[in-house]
This record gives sequence, structure tokens and C-alpha cells, in this order.
Amino acid sequence: MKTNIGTANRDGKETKCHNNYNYKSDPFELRCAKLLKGTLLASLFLLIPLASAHAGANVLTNGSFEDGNFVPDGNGYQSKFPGSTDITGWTVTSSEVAWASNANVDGLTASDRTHFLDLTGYHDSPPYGGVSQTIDTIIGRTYTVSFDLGDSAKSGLYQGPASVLASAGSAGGVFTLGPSAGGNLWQTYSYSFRATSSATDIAFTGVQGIFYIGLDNASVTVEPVPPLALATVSPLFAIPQGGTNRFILSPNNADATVLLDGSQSSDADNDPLQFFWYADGQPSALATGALATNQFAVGPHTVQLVVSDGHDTATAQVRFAVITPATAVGQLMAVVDEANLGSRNKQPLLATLSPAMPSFDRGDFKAGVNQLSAFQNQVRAQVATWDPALASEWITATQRISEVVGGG
Ligand SMILES: [Ca+2]
Ligand SMILES: [Ca+2]
Repeated sequence: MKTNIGTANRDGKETKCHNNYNYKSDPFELRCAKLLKGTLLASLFLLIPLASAHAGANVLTNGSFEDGNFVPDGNGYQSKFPGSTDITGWTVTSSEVAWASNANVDGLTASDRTHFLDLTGYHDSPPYGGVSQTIDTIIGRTYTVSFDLGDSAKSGLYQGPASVLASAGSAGGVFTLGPSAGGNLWQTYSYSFRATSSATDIAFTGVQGIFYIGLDNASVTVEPVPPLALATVSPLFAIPQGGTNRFILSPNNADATVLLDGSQSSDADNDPLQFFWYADGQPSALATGALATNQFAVGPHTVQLVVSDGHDTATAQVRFAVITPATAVGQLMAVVDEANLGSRNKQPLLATLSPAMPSFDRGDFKAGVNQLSAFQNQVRAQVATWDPALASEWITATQRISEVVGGG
């Protein structure tokens, strides 16, 4: 029995359609086929909640197929053929595709905004159409490809799965939506790949479907990488120069201003970074920002830097001690005592240096600085000719102490 389902254009005339046509052979009957699908689907509308949250920025161009040179035919579609670049960002591959708007005669709607693809096109038979685009990728990074696969089904007539081959370079696979209910169905699929090249071809090709293989809402996002936290404190005082212990000289026997520097922290994603500084186990941050200054009392301290890239955090820890000038002089005396000078040369040096300790301890910085100056003269006279490098280290160290206490 022939059922009148509407009219379609045949050789310039609106002509009645019937549902027992041979849809593969005749353009008019293909139009009728699209019309018939719309008729069948009109009363069966399913709204399927779709996962739409994608972490990170989408690096695919026009993944929703909204942009480009779309000139719809009377059915709300436009055929695009292999090699076409009319769909912004994409090249049509394999075979004809139908670019579709929501205003189509079949009642099919996009999963995202107003446009989508039907990879069966008007030709509705294998090989089905496809689209591809090449994106810049970073070798070794992991990317997630997500897309919505569409199908329409009606018990008895257009039942059957829709399949698409989704690939990124050599990765990917065939994804199939096998509908259990009729209507305009969309389902989100995703897969991940690890980039092996600085450019990767992202492609979707229809594999299986009856009249319709929907594609929309494609995206490629790079998996976030945690930041790297790196923290330093300054200005450091070290004897001998290049030593690994972190000391900061107090200019007043009480505390010191310490520069906290997290600016060498980095993030492979170039995410904007936030910096939080914590000290000595305190629960609240003492400062934010890549660079910060803080007063620290004489004694040992632990500073923790927490760097956030908005997804992940990384921490770095720095231990240091704020020391008094007298402690610094004591450290220098230990170094002089251990130097390979022979006892004959050491004792006069230590004798000159040692009075600086009690001077600094009682706050008489002027006397302390004078005593350091005397030590420097002695080093120049007795050590410099014999070991210029050692002499230079000691003079530099005493000069630092003098400068910090304001006597340099
Ligand atoms: Ca869309
Ligand atoms: Ca990151």
C-alpha cells in the first residue's frame, strides 16, 4: 500500500512521495526519503542530557560545524563532496556528506547549537562521507577527542546502529550508537591519544548507518599537566661561597627580611599560575604572588610554596635559617680553623676574628665591623699571596657581614 507522506521536488515540480520508493537510485526519491524520516520522527522527540563539560581548551576548529559557507537546499541540507573546505576548519573526505541545519525537513536537530553533519549524505550508502582536520599537537602529551554521534530510529523501519570511525593519527576506533528507542538521538563518545607528531590528523568517517549518521560537538582537549614548583629564598649568606646551607643574615640580631621567589616555577600548559607561601606549618598563607617578602625571626624556618595552575597544585619547600652576625663570624672562624694553613698562620687570624663575635652579640656593630676590617687586612697580607681564592672567599664573607649590619 502506498502512503502519501508529502511532496518533494521532481524535475522542478512538487510531486507526491510514497513510502515504497527505491531510495538509492533517484534524487527525487532521496528527497522523499529525508521527508519520510522527518514524518516518522516528528512525534518522537527525546531529549538526552549530554555531557558537555570539557576540561581544558578545545583546540579543534569549528568542532560544532557551525561556521562556513552553508547554503541550505530546500530540505535544510547542503551536500559537500570530498575535497570541500566549505565547512570552516574541515576537509570533506571519503564521500559526500550532508551539512545540516536544525531547520531541516526531517526534524533532526544538532546536539550543539544549530548545525551538524549527516555522514550518509544524500547518497545514503557506503562508502559514507567523512571530515578531517589537522591540529598542532605536542609530542608526548595526551589529548582527549570527544564527539557526539547521532542516530535516528523507529521500530520496524529505520532501526539500526550508526557507526563512525574516529581517528587521531593512528589512534582511535569505530564507535557505534545502537539505539533502543526512536527519535533524534545523540550520544557523547571520547577517546584519548598520545601525540607522536607535532601535527595530528583528526578524522571522522561514517562506517554504518541507515539514512543518517549524525556528527556534532567534536572537541580535542589536551590533558592538563601539573605545574612545577620551584622556590628560592634570598639574600643568602654562605661560608664558604657556594656552600649548600641556606643562611640569611639578620642586620639587627632579631630578624631579617627574606625575599621569597617562586618565579622559576613553570607549567607545560602555560596555564596562569597562582602562588601561595606558607611558613613554619602555619595554616594561612603569609603571602601570595611569585615574589614576596617577609620578616623572619632569627632561627630555623621552613617555607612552603604552593603553585596552582587552576587544575593541579605542586609544592616546593625551602629550609633556611636566619642567623645573627655573631653566628656568621662563628661560622667563618670554623672555616678558618679547618683551612689547611698550618697552626702558625691560623692562630693570629682567629685571634683577630674572635672579638667580633661578642661585639656583634652585644649590638656594638661598629666595633664588630672594625674587627672584621682588621681581619680582612690580615688575610690580604698573609693568605692572599699563598691562596688567592681562599683569601677572596673570606674577604667576601666578612664584607657581606659588614654590609648587612650597615657598616660596609
Ligand atoms: Ca553543532
Ligand atoms: Ca598545567
